[in-house]
Formats: sequence, C-alpha cells, structure tokens
Amino acid sequence: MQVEETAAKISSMQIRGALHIAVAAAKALEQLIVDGATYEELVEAGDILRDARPSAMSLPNAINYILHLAQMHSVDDPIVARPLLLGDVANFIIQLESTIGRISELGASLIEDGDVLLTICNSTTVVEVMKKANSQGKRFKVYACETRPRFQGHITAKELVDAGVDVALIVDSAAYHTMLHKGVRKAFVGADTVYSNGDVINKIGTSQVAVSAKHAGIEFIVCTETLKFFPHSMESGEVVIEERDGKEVADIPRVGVFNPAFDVTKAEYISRMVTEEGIISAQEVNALIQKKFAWALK
Ligand code: RUB
Repeated sequence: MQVEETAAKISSMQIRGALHIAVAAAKALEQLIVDGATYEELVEAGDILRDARPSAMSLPNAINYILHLAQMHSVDDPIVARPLLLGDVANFIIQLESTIGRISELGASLIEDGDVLLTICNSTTVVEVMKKANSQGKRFKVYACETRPRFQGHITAKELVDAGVDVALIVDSAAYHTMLHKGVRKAFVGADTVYSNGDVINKIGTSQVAVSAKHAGIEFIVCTETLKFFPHSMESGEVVIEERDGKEVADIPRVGVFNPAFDVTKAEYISRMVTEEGIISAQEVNALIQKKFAWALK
C-alpha cells in the first residue's frame, strides 16, 4: 500500500486501533524500502504517516524505529545494506505482531472463571486477552461500552460473541451503574500512549471508567504493548489529544460540538498493566522505557 493511501486510511479510521496503525505504517515503510527509497524519502514518508493520527505513540515509535534501523544500515547503499535493513524491518514487524500473543497469555491469567468484566472501545489487545481466557475454558461475562461517537464497542461485542464469549453492550454512561449492579470485578482497557509516569491515553471515556472503577472498588487493568510507551515523556511532555469532526457526534444547525477522541487516565487509577514484558504497576513504566527504548534515548 502506498504511503499516502495508508495515511488516509489511518486518518479516516479505516485502519484504527494503536497496534494496527503502527503495523500498517511499518508495512508502508517496508514497501518503500523494497521499492528503493533513499533515507530522505523514508523521512518524508515518516512525516506523512506520523501526522495521520496524533494521539497513539505506537505510530511515531514504529516510524522512528524503522528510521533508526535505516540510519544504522545506511539505506543509501542499496547493494550491501538494503537486504540487511529489510531483514531487520521484517523482524520488527513480526515481533510487533507477536507481542499480542504474550500479552493475551498474561492477561488471561488475570481472568477467573465466573468473572464479570467491563471494557470500552475496541482494543485488539484486550479482545485477544478475553478470547484467550475463553479458549482456556473460563466462563465470564463482558459488558462492552458502546463507545460514542464511533461505536467501536459494537466491533468488540461482535468479535467477542463470535468467539463464544458472553457479552452485553451498554451505553457509556451506564458504566458505573453496571459496575455496582451487575457484579463487575475488573475493567480491561487498551492504550494509545503510556507516559513514563504511568498515565495512559486511551479512547475518550476511559478515564471515567477508571474513576468509576476506583469508586466501585474494582480492578482497572491496562493491556498495552511497550511500543505504546512514550520514551521522551520526561522531557518533551504532552501528546496532542485528537479532536475529530463534530459531525461524528451531532449535526444540528447553530449547535457547536466538542469531540475529543481520547483522554488521559492518571496512573493512580490503574491497578496493573499487562505488557509483553510482564504484568507491571504504572510506577514501573519508566524503568521499562529505559530498557526498551535505549535506541531512542541516546
Ligand atoms: C482505539 C483505542 C484502543 C487503543 C488500543 O481508538 O482507543 O483502545 O488504540 O487498541 P480508535 P489496540 O478507535 O480511535 O483508533 O489494543 O488495538 O492497539
């Protein structure tokens, strides 16, 4: 797929979810390398892809890592370096796609027979965790927030029901009520960006679920690949919270709409994080950044 086409599909959310957009961007850059792009052309392509969606750190991290590999291998020396670079890029994509397997094993260990769970949006990572627990013979119920305004919760519900999981949709504003009255024990959510202090950006409404979970005394669990960690969050601070077209919410003459696509959940609300490196606390993110992002922190 061409770079512009991939970027357009990411912006329009035909390709969505932090993991999928990172993999799509990596594959677009891989194709450019196959086609003989110079380092400058890769940088330009990286800029186009990076701008496609601003709130998911997996996207710039994947792009920056491939540019780092290209620099290491000096992509402008095609005969010697290009095959080596392509091998490393292919390896990176395989590893990225396989992290979800490790996370689903670890995450499934947190789900017990008879559990009642709640989730928001459509996180491939969370869905895989639940599917894994189901395949281990555990029987549990999932309440899926519908996730206004784009209804990604419908995708989650469909994926879970297709896998044989007992799932019910709820409107987003029913989350706290459902926790209190339907015996919810754990909330599982995905992540778009994880700051070094353990704060997490995810779909708008996630922070309300987290605050509600704390009040209701239930666990709030974030499932995230470490590719979503923000290596420079100590120095360079903020990630832009994407604001999307108000028409996604309502189209009423003379009525304005504010439509943020993501929000920040503070680390204090997060019980645990499930990563491919293990189950950690939000306070351990910074140490893991030092380990996983040595290439970016130099
Ligand atoms: C998707 C979203 C997901 C994370 C994690 O938002 O917030 O929870 O991206 O997903 P959008 P995954 O629908 O706006 O892209 O686990 O698939 O990476």
